[in-house]
Amino acid sequence: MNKVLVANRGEIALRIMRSLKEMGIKTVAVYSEADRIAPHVRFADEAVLLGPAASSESYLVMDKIIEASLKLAVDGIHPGYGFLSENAIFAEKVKKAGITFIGPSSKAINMMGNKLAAKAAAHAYQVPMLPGTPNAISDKKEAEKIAIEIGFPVLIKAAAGGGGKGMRVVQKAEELSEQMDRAISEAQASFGDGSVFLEKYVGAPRHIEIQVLSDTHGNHLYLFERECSIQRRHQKVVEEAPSAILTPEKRKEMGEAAVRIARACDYAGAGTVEFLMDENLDFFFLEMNTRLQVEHPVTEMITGIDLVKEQVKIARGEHLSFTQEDLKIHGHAIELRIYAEDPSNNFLPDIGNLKTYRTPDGPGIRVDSGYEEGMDIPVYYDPMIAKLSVHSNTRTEAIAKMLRAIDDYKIEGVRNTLSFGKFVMQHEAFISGHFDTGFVPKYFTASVLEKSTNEGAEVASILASFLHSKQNKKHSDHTPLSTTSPWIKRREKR
Ligand code: MV4
Repeated sequence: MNKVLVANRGEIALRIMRSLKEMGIKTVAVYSEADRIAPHVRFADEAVLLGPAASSESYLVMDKIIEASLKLAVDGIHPGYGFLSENAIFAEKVKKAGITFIGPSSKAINMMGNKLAAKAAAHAYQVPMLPGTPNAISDKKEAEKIAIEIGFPVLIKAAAGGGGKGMRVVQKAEELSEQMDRAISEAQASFGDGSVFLEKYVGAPRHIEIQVLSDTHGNHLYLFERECSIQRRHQKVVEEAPSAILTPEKRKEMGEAAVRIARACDYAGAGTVEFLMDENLDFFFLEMNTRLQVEHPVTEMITGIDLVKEQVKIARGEHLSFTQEDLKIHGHAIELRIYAEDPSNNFLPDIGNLKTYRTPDGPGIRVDSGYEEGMDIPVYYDPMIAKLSVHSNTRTEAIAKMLRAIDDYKIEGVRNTLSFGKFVMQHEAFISGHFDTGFVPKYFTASVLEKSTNEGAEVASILASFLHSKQNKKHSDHTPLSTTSPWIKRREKR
């Protein structure tokens, strides 16, 4: 593979091209009229203008991207995340054009793109999942019968859905019919597929996902978990690896379940298997994402593996060069997504000029950013400005490093979520490890933000008291503070 086109923009395009360059591979950027001066365009060896700013006229136009690839004699296309990354038709078109798609087969993308097909595969491979309907359901009487069997509350999900779109919680039988009508029309409108199914609803779960790597020779490995429970409206904000609550046994169990999912769809490449975890630490398969994820840096930090380089090697047909036994967790990593959104005003997206933009530095700090000082944040794309990731020996040290890095990050001109990240890092529930997907609605209001923003001294004091109490209790560093947490009760010493 001599030349690769990166069909993406921003921080991820840049991050992918950096690894390609280190592998001695020439890079081709694509860009829209809004991204003429973007760093990913300057970094690439060659760059192709796709069209106007709107994604539908640029980053999503398959034929333009393939045409550019053929013209520039590209060997491979890396789709990044978002845009065309999980589009089976694109993967197929790339292959038909005689170009290597750096990602899984269109067959695997298709299977995992349908939640029911994914669940059927998981079921066949003995992966735990929540009780529910194995097929799409439209008959109300039948649905009610099954819902009663499962027990309320139940959740209606769209088969073609993902990321929380088209989900509806049903508390009692009387509400089922109306909610089904709504879910079906919502699914039809959003995905062009009105198939829905029922699942037992888990209240306040954790979201824990497993990174997998699979080569084209039937070898599958897991690169441990990422804890992604700190979300707001299905948008992840803080991710960490490892999770504060997994035992080595549970980690192995989840990792092996994830590998079975990869095997079930004959996966090749980097993928992520998502699980819900309840308060008993029981886990259930949710879905598989067939792309490189935004939060992949935390896995890279704790494993020392460059996931993009592995994707390229797999696409070249190479065997994985390490085994499961070779993989070890080194320390603790946390990622904070910095969005151009105003946390004091209901996360209203902000645009404008990055008048001041200075990133933090030092050992164990990684910034994946697609912007530079003086650039405009455009309205057309995802509002994420950058990802700030830190790596330290222990979770407590990683939190302290993140707080220092947040303080050293200087952004002026565009409202952003740095202060919100600081709020999370300083919150007792986060520090103790006692949190779930309800963290943001439960604890966050704009008024608590002002407090954490103004009281810089609090950082040191919270951490100091945390460390102090642990020393006195002779806890290991990984043992969270609170003893009242159901998450913590079952936690074993690592
Ligand atoms: C669930 C659930 C509770 N019970 N399924 C949301 C995104 C989609 N991938 C699946 N999601 C959920 N599925 C059952 N049976 C709760 C969620 C959920 C959630 C999941 C992961 C991370 C954050 C979440 C926030 C709200 C709801």
